[in-house]
Amino acid sequence: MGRAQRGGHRPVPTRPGPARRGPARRAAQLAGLALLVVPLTTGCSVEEVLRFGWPVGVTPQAEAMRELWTWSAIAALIVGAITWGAMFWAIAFHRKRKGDDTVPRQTQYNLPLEITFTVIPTIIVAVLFAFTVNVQNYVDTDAPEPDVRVDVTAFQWNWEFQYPDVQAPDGQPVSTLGTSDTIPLLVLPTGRSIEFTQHSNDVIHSFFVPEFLFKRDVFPMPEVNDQDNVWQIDQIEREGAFVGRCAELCGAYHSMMNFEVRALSPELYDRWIGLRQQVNPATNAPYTAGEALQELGCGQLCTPEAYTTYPFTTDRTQRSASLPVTSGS
Ligand SMILES: [Cu+2]
Repeated sequence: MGRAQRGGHRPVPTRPGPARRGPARRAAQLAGLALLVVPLTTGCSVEEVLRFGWPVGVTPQAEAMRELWTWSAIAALIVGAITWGAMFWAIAFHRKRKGDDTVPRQTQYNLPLEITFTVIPTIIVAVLFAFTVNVQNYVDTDAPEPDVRVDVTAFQWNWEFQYPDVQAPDGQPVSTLGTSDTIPLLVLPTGRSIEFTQHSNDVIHSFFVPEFLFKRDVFPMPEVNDQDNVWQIDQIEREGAFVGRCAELCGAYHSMMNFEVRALSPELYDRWIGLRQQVNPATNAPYTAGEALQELGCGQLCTPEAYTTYPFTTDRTQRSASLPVTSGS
């Protein structure tokens, strides 16, 4: 198209070379400057920029998905830059000029070009597909002997976390049940593989911990619904408290279905799970998740109540937002 315009029947007056390149160079300089200014002015590190908005993951699975995301975004940006470059180059240097009515050379039935423009996107999609399948297979792999197993039960509108391999004093599996007043704490060890088995008592929910960079729908009757309700993580890489949410609109109080993952060192976790198998002398009842944490006394990490989220008010006539319990009352 470009050559046709320049070499058309009527000579088109052209400006000298350096002046013609001016706008393109200025645009490139501006784009480069913007790329520099954004991270510098927002205080973002290179690593933060390369996460393209994703949270910092705490599992090897999360890191694998983050890398896939980063490289996919970089590939998209490269393709984007080439496409935008070609567009702006055509817009800037091959626009219709005053007094020039020449129709540019038409190339819409150029077979080699058509094949090239079909083959290139096919290769891009195939490469993205291959990397995606690779990461997905890794994330979906379940090792035969996980170190810790947790049964996750979702219901309208809270969670119950059971440890099927650990018995409470009443002979039942150790269990943590969330209520309207208590955010359930899912206490887990760092450095050990964990298997989650999910069930719903009613509608479809979704188990989502942003720091795992992973969510899985929680189905009622997963066997009947042909759903894979078991998934694993190789380990949680660092101690901490991570908010968990329901990520599937499941009814009126969906937004209140928060929980908190409390990742403790293996030693602390072993002590915690040991306490949960005992009766708390202060209450004469088995230790709750919060009481056992308090007994460990490891500072903020052993806070008996969730501190990444807080219970929401269930009073639907209230017209103001819920506030954290500590600052509200
Ligand atoms: Cu839900």
